[in-house]
Amino acid sequence: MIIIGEKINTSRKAIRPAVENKDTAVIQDLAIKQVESGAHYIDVNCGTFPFQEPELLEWLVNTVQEVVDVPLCIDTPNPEALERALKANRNGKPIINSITAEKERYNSIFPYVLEYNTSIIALCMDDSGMPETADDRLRIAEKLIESMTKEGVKLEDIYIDPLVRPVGTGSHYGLVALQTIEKIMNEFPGIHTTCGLSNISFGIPARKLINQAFLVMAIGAGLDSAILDPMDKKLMSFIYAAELLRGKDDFCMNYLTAYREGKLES
Ligand code: THG
Repeated sequence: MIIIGEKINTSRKAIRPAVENKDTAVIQDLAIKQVESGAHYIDVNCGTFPFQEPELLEWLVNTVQEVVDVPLCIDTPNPEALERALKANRNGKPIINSITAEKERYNSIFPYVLEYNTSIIALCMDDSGMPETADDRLRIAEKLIESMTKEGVKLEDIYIDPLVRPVGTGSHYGLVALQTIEKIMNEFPGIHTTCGLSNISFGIPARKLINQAFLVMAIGAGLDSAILDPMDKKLMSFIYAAELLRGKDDFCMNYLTAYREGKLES
């Protein structure tokens, strides 16, 4: 499972003032703790500051890479912010988060994937909006995969995001995301799927419980990456258990190693 740490995001109450005041210590502490907890990438998002986003995203990239070596997941639809972040990047091949099949967004973001040789998260939406059914999402994914691979992007650099919408706003949204993951993983061996896990639980109580249950189900459907809170030890424990049960952990090696290292909370 490729873990993308979600915590450096100005939509979070603790992060907004830290970015606004350029509080290096708060950001660096979260970067270090997420990596220590098992994050393979650090997501950086300051989208709640649309007018200062280019400057603040560049600052986030520089601040994070002063203290950790893992690559970044650059979370912005703003091409100017993206370019500043990519220019500042020193931590190896980043993931651009994200592109969609919306014409304008695709055309403004895709050139950076080629120019900077990055990985890319592609959301299953287009100019007609967020599709309701798994089949409609699959069709958009097919279109995105075809146009990007035609330009030379490798399947292993593409992360399809089925779009996880809060179950509180429609009780079918969990199932739709799960079905989309399964269809994509079956149709395109070698591709990745990822999602914003915590989206599933917006607006309902005991969110962690919902996130944990959904992650197990999504791993069952074939999900192999997620943007999540790596500092949730129970959640991380469920990843080891679910991957073992899904047949992705030969001889239980990863599970047993995690157990020995005290990483499992049972
Ligand atoms: N897909 C992709 N990228 C994404 C998302 C996605 N990036 C942003 C988001 N969705 C994933 N990141 C988060 C980060 C935090 C939370 C949810 C998703 C979160 N925050 C709590 C809240 O807002 O209630 C924390 C509250 C707080 O700390 O103040 O749940 O879907 N590709």
